[in-house]
Parts: sequence; C-alpha cells; structure tokens
Amino acid sequence: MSMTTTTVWNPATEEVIAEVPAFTQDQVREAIALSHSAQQKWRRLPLAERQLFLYKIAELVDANVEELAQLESQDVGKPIRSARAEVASVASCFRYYAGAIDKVHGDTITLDEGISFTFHEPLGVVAVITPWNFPLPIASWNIAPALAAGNSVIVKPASMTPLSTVRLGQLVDEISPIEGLFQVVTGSGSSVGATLLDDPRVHKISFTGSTEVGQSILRASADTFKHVTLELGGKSANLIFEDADVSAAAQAAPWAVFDNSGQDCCARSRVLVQRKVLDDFIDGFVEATKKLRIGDPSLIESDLGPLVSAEHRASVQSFLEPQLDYVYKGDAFQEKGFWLAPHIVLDKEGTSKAATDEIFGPVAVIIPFDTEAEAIEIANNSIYGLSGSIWTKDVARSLRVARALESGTLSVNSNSSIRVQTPFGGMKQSGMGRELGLEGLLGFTELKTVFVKT
Ligand code: TAP
Repeated sequence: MSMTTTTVWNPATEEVIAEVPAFTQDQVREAIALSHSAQQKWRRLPLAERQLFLYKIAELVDANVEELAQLESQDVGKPIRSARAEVASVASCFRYYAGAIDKVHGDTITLDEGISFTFHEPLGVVAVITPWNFPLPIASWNIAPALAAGNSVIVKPASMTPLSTVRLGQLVDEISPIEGLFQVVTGSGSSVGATLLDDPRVHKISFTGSTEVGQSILRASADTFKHVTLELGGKSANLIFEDADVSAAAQAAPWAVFDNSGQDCCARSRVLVQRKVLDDFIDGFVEATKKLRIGDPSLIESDLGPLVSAEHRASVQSFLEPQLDYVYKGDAFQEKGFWLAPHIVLDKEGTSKAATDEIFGPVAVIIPFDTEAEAIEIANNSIYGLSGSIWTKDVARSLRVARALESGTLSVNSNSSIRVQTPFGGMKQSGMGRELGLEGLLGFTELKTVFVKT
C-alpha cells in the first residue's frame, strides 16, 4: 500500500531533505486509542518511575544533541549555533519537569464538619500542535510537563519542519516504559490536527501558532470541552527610556527582533524610543545590526539564516512598502534559499502596517515617544500582548511600566523572555494559559476535591 507523504525542504538550499508520512485520519485515531491505554498505565506508575523516564529522555537528548541540532538547522534554516543551544534547552526542560514531579501538592482545607483535600489529577490524552519556528523547544515545553503530570502525549509538528520531533519520537520509543506514551503524528493541520480536535478521547489541546488557527482550535474544542492552551502571535514592544544605558539597549536590540530571522512570536518588532535619545539609539542599533552575519546555517559563525519558505518570505516582503522611511536596508545575497536581510524603519506616527501588524520576519519599526504615559499607550495599542522589554536605570519606573503594560512576559534591561523555571504566555489575542514553570505543569492537571467527614 502506498502512503501519502509530505515533502520537507531545506530553506537555505531549496533542496528536498525528506519525505514524511501524512497520517490518515484512521491512523491518527489508532494513535489516540494507543495513547489512551498508555495513559491508564502511566498514571499508576510510581512517581520515581515517572521521574526516571523524564531524566532518561534528557540524557538521550544530550547524547544526540548534534544529530537533533543538524536536523533542526537543515529543516528550519536555523544557524547551527542557535540549534545546538535550543536542543540543549530541550534537555534542561525535561530535567526541570523530572524534578518537579514530586513537588506538586494540593491543599488541605479544614472545615467545621471535616477536612477537604485537593489533588492535581492528570487530564488523560494531551495533543500538542506545534509551529515551524522553534519546533523542538516548543514541543518539549508541552511533552515534559504533560508526561510529568501523568498524561500521555501526541505531538503534531508543523508540516514544514517535522524532522527533529519525529526523531525525538523514535529515540524516546527505544526507552519508553509503556508503548505509545509519547507519539508523533505527521501530516496537515486540516486533516491530522482536525482529527485530534474532533476526538473526545483527547482531553487537552496545547497549540502554538497563528492567531487565526488558534481561534478555530478554540471553537472546535467546544464540541468535546477540551482544555485548551494557546500561544499565538505577537507585536511586542521594546521600550527605551532616556535614562537607560542607551548603548546597551542598542547593542541588544538586533537580537531582540532579528534573532531566528525575526520568526519569533516574542520578537520586539516595535522599538519605542524616547525622543531625546532617538538619534544615539538609531546609530547604535544600525551599527549593531550591520555586524550580524547572515549566511550558511551550517557554519558556526552564522548569526542569521534564511526565512522558512518562499511563501513566508513573500509575506514578509509585502510589509516593506517603498514609501516607508528606511534607516537600514540589509542585502540578501545568495542565489538559492529564501534569504531576507534585516530592515529597520522609522515610523514617527506608528501607523504603517509594518508598525501595527505581526510580520514574523527581520523587520523592526522604530516609533519615537515623549513621555512615559505616551510610551505605555503606544505599547498597549495592539491586539497582541505577548512579550516586551523595558530599558531604564530607574527601578521604580521599570516596575511602574511593567505593571502598566498589557503583556504576559516582560524583561527589564534584557531582551529575553523564556526561562524553563518561569511561566510564559500572552495576554489579549496572544493567547490563553501559560507554559513553563510550575504553572505550566498545573496546566496539564485537573483539580479534584475530596472531603473526609471527621
Ligand atoms: P499556523 O499556520 O497556525 O500552524 C501552527 C500549527 O497548527 C501547525 O502544526 C499547523 O499544521 C497546525 N494547523 C494549521 N491549521 C490547523 C487546523 N485547522 N487545525 C489544527 N491544526 C492546524 O502557524 P505557523 O505558520 O506554523 O506559525 C506562525 C505563527 O505562529 C505566527 O503568527 C507566530 O506568532 C505564532 N507563534 C506563536 C508562538 C508563541 S509561543 N506564542 C510561537 C511560535 C509561533 P501545518 O503545518 O500542517 O499547517
């Protein structure tokens, strides 16, 4: 019997690198049935055995870091240095949740007539639908806590970038204490994803991707009342106040938006700069951007690779309208591959499409402001609220502004958002629920209350 496959390309070379099976809906249902029976066994295993399995996965990832990083680099076009760091972070994620397994406790509530206890019970079968920009890390942020909490897991990776997740599935199969505890199903969102959504045996969907697909997932989940976590788009702001270390902010700004070639839901693509330091900041930002090395993702010195596909590059280019005020336009040089160099735009009104819409590519828009109140208003004037940075030496201001911003994850004098120990997620149309930290683990549990009459 011939099997339908999906072709996977290397976006740096435009070469075909793999054919991956497209699961039929019946095959997905079989995977769900197997997952369901695996979960029944898994939830009864001693916690120490659960921990051991997660620690073993971390060791396996570490032992195969080079293979997994090469796959990720070729599949996404990600510079190998970044790919290695991301795979290492996957091992850390499994270790963190292995250690957390026996640290999740319920409450004791004393009552006049007795005592109630709460228990964090597993949900059952968890389906995880991941995007193409950080395939393995995002999968791990869900697989690790879901397993830790006593669930079984099925992952559907993005069709463009399934290879690292498929390989992780194969590696884990070799050490899994129960068949089907963690499975990977490949194929399209409209078929494989929809089958996971329709099935009442799937109790939770954790989705990372576009806001539009997130909306359809939330609607479809209503039919079987699934728990839903959504990590969606963003248009995050990088706020630079006049009392900041402007040089440090300017040096960090390229990485805050152009890292992963801007294909990052947390990209600080709106750069809000207080007018008094605007010129200094722009000079430093452009100078630091020029230093980024764009090129062959397999080379250790490359900072930025290509975009993920020709279609995605065309979508990013559609924002680069000729009438915009460009302060920097990088050159893309290679003949093959979906390259696009960083662009920096100055938009004094902040009203262009580039300033308001998520681009998901290497385009930064600088918007000047005069007062702190104005900066907060501009930053909050977005349907999104995922991430952001605040640069100031005034501690009180940093906290005041952080509290006022409608954003789920903020950093002060830093451009990073993600740490396995701390909750991560968005406000407004950037999502629902939180991943990572202990909060992320609780998201894969359901509370049970037991009353004992005394
Ligand atoms: P999407 O097109 O939304 O795809 C994400 C995943 O959903 C893919 O696995 C896709 O499968 C699947 N999918 C598509 N349609 C589906 C459906 N009807 N039912 C079930 N699953 C479906 O996003 P993308 O293009 O991969 O990623 C870019 C977007 O994701 C950006 O907007 C970005 O901001 C957002 N994003 C957010 C975050 C966080 S953490 N908030 C992280 C990364 C990306 P196929 O690949 O087969 O279509």
